[in-house]
Amino acid sequence: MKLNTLFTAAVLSLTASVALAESEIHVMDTTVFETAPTAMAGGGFMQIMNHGDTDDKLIDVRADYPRVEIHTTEFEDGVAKMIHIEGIPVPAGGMATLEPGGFHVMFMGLQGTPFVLDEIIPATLVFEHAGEVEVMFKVVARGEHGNMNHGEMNH
Ligand SMILES: [Cu+2]
Repeated sequence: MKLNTLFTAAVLSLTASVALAESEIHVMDTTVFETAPTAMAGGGFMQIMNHGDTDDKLIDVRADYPRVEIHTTEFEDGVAKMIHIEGIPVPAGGMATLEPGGFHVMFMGLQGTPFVLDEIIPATLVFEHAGEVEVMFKVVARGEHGNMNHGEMNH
Protein backbone atom coordinates (compact mmCIF):
# COMPACT_ATOMS: atom_id res chain seq x y z
CA MET A 1 0.00 0.00 0.00
CA LYS A 2 2.78 2.39 0.95
CA LEU A 3 4.86 1.42 -2.09
CA ASN A 4 1.89 1.91 -4.32
CA THR A 5 1.37 5.44 -3.01
CA LEU A 6 5.04 6.25 -3.51
CA PHE A 7 4.90 4.96 -7.03
CA THR A 8 1.81 7.03 -7.79
CA ALA A 9 3.50 10.13 -6.38
CA ALA A 10 6.58 9.51 -8.51
CA VAL A 11 4.50 9.09 -11.66
CA LEU A 12 2.51 12.22 -10.85
CA SER A 13 5.60 14.36 -10.35
CA LEU A 14 7.14 12.99 -13.55
CA THR A 15 3.97 13.78 -15.48
CA ALA A 16 3.91 17.27 -14.00
CA SER A 17 7.48 18.08 -15.00
CA VAL A 18 6.99 16.77 -18.54
CA ALA A 19 3.81 18.80 -18.91
CA LEU A 20 5.61 21.89 -17.64
CA ALA A 21 8.44 21.48 -20.14
CA GLU A 22 6.05 21.18 -23.07
CA SER A 23 3.44 23.73 -22.12
CA GLU A 24 5.15 26.98 -23.13
CA ILE A 25 4.31 26.84 -26.81
CA HIS A 26 0.68 26.28 -27.68
CA VAL A 27 -0.32 25.81 -31.30
CA MET A 28 -3.93 26.16 -32.46
CA ASP A 29 -5.96 26.19 -35.66
CA THR A 30 -3.39 24.37 -37.78
CA THR A 31 -4.96 24.33 -41.23
CA VAL A 32 -4.02 24.09 -44.90
CA PHE A 33 -6.34 24.77 -47.83
CA GLU A 34 -7.20 21.95 -50.21
CA THR A 35 -5.20 22.19 -53.44
CA ALA A 36 -5.84 21.35 -57.08
CA PRO A 37 -4.03 18.23 -58.35
CA THR A 38 -1.75 20.46 -60.44
CA ALA A 39 -0.92 22.90 -57.64
CA MET A 40 2.78 23.05 -56.86
CA ALA A 41 2.47 24.53 -53.38
CA GLY A 42 0.03 25.08 -50.54
CA GLY A 43 -0.03 27.41 -47.55
CA GLY A 44 -0.21 26.34 -43.91
CA PHE A 45 -1.78 28.54 -41.25
CA MET A 46 -1.99 28.52 -37.43
CA GLN A 47 -1.86 30.51 -34.22
CA ILE A 48 1.17 30.08 -31.99
CA MET A 49 0.99 31.19 -28.36
CA ASN A 50 4.04 31.52 -26.15
CA HIS A 51 3.09 31.08 -22.48
CA GLY A 52 6.73 31.17 -21.40
CA ASP A 53 8.84 34.14 -20.33
CA THR A 54 11.43 33.71 -23.07
CA ASP A 55 11.01 35.17 -26.54
CA ASP A 56 10.91 32.35 -29.06
CA LYS A 57 11.02 31.96 -32.81
CA LEU A 58 9.63 29.44 -35.28
CA ILE A 59 12.75 28.62 -37.29
CA ASP A 60 11.84 25.52 -39.29
CA VAL A 61 8.95 23.32 -40.33
CA ARG A 62 9.46 19.72 -41.34
CA ALA A 63 6.95 17.63 -43.25
CA ASP A 64 6.97 14.88 -45.82
CA TYR A 65 7.19 17.17 -48.88
CA PRO A 66 10.18 18.05 -51.08
CA ARG A 67 10.50 21.54 -49.59
CA VAL A 68 8.88 23.38 -46.70
CA GLU A 69 9.60 27.07 -46.20
CA ILE A 70 8.48 29.88 -43.94
CA HIS A 71 7.07 32.80 -45.92
CA THR A 72 5.75 36.26 -45.32
CA THR A 73 3.64 38.29 -47.73
CA GLU A 74 4.31 41.81 -48.91
CA PHE A 75 2.07 43.92 -51.07
CA GLU A 76 3.54 45.98 -53.87
CA ASP A 77 1.08 48.09 -55.86
CA GLY A 78 -1.68 45.80 -54.70
CA VAL A 79 0.13 42.67 -55.84
CA ALA A 80 0.90 40.06 -53.18
CA LYS A 81 4.47 38.82 -53.18
CA MET A 82 5.70 35.96 -51.03
CA ILE A 83 9.08 36.23 -49.41
CA HIS A 84 11.09 33.38 -47.89
CA ILE A 85 12.13 34.35 -44.34
CA GLU A 86 14.29 32.64 -41.75
CA GLY A 87 11.76 32.62 -38.94
CA ILE A 88 8.68 34.03 -37.25
CA PRO A 89 9.12 35.64 -33.80
CA VAL A 90 6.80 34.49 -31.02
CA PRO A 91 7.31 36.96 -28.15
CA ALA A 92 7.18 35.86 -24.50
CA GLY A 93 3.59 36.01 -23.31
CA GLY A 94 2.49 36.79 -26.86
CA MET A 95 1.53 35.08 -30.04
CA ALA A 96 2.17 34.82 -33.76
CA THR A 97 -0.55 34.44 -36.36
CA LEU A 98 0.02 32.65 -39.64
CA GLU A 99 -2.81 33.55 -42.00
CA PRO A 100 -3.58 34.14 -45.68
CA GLY A 101 -1.97 37.43 -46.71
CA GLY A 102 0.64 37.25 -43.95
CA PHE A 103 3.05 34.76 -42.44
CA HIS A 104 2.51 31.18 -43.61
CA VAL A 105 4.17 27.83 -44.01
CA MET A 106 4.74 26.97 -47.68
CA PHE A 107 4.56 23.29 -48.51
CA MET A 108 6.26 22.89 -51.89
CA GLY A 109 6.42 20.10 -54.44
CA LEU A 110 2.83 18.97 -54.01
CA GLN A 111 2.46 17.76 -57.62
CA GLY A 112 0.79 14.36 -57.45
CA THR A 113 0.11 14.60 -53.70
CA PRO A 114 -2.40 17.44 -53.35
CA PHE A 115 -4.01 18.41 -50.06
CA VAL A 116 -7.34 16.59 -50.06
CA LEU A 117 -10.27 17.90 -48.01
CA ASP A 118 -10.37 16.51 -44.44
CA GLU A 119 -6.94 14.93 -44.72
CA ILE A 120 -4.49 15.39 -41.85
CA ILE A 121 -0.93 16.51 -42.63
CA PRO A 122 1.56 15.75 -39.84
CA ALA A 123 4.41 18.22 -39.41
CA THR A 124 7.10 19.20 -36.93
CA LEU A 125 7.53 22.82 -35.94
CA VAL A 126 11.02 23.72 -34.76
CA PHE A 127 11.40 26.59 -32.29
CA GLU A 128 14.64 28.28 -31.29
CA HIS A 129 13.98 27.69 -27.56
CA ALA A 130 11.07 25.25 -27.22
CA GLY A 131 12.56 22.83 -29.74
CA GLU A 132 10.34 20.48 -31.71
CA VAL A 133 6.56 20.60 -31.50
CA GLU A 134 4.52 18.00 -33.39
CA VAL A 135 1.37 19.31 -35.04
CA MET A 136 -1.36 18.09 -37.40
CA PHE A 137 -2.57 20.35 -40.19
CA LYS A 138 -6.18 19.77 -41.16
CA VAL A 139 -7.09 20.24 -44.82
CA VAL A 140 -10.03 22.64 -45.09
CA ALA A 141 -11.99 24.15 -47.98
CA ARG A 142 -10.37 27.19 -49.52
CA GLY A 143 -11.47 30.33 -47.68
CA GLU A 144 -12.43 33.46 -49.51
CA HIS A 145 -9.06 35.03 -48.71
CA GLY A 146 -7.13 31.87 -49.49
CA ASN A 147 -5.28 32.99 -52.58
CA MET A 148 -1.79 32.56 -51.30
CA ASN A 149 -0.71 29.52 -53.30
CA HIS A 150 2.06 30.20 -55.78
CA GLY A 151 0.46 30.86 -59.16
CA GLU A 152 -2.92 29.58 -58.06
CA MET A 153 -5.70 32.12 -57.87
CA ASN A 154 -8.88 30.07 -58.13
CA HIS A 155 -11.78 30.80 -55.78
CU1 LIG B 1 4.31 31.18 -49.79
